[in-house]
Amino acid sequence: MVFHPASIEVKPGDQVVWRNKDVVPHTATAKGVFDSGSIAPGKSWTWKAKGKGRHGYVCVYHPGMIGTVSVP
Ligand SMILES: [Cu+2]
Repeated sequence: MVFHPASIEVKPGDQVVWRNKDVVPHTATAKGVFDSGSIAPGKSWTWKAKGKGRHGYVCVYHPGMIGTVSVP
């Protein structure tokens, strides 16, 4: 249970897609920035980067799953 890649760097306006290739639901949640809600197995969720920032995020179901989206 990992985000792959765990860290990415994107430009403002880029779309970041999380695809759940696992057999259980996951989320991509950066409090106050974005929250996918539950992403079912086989589904995906897209977030459009805006502004600058370094956003750490977790899966709320599996707190060991962490990642970072940087918009430098
Ligand atoms: Cu999870």
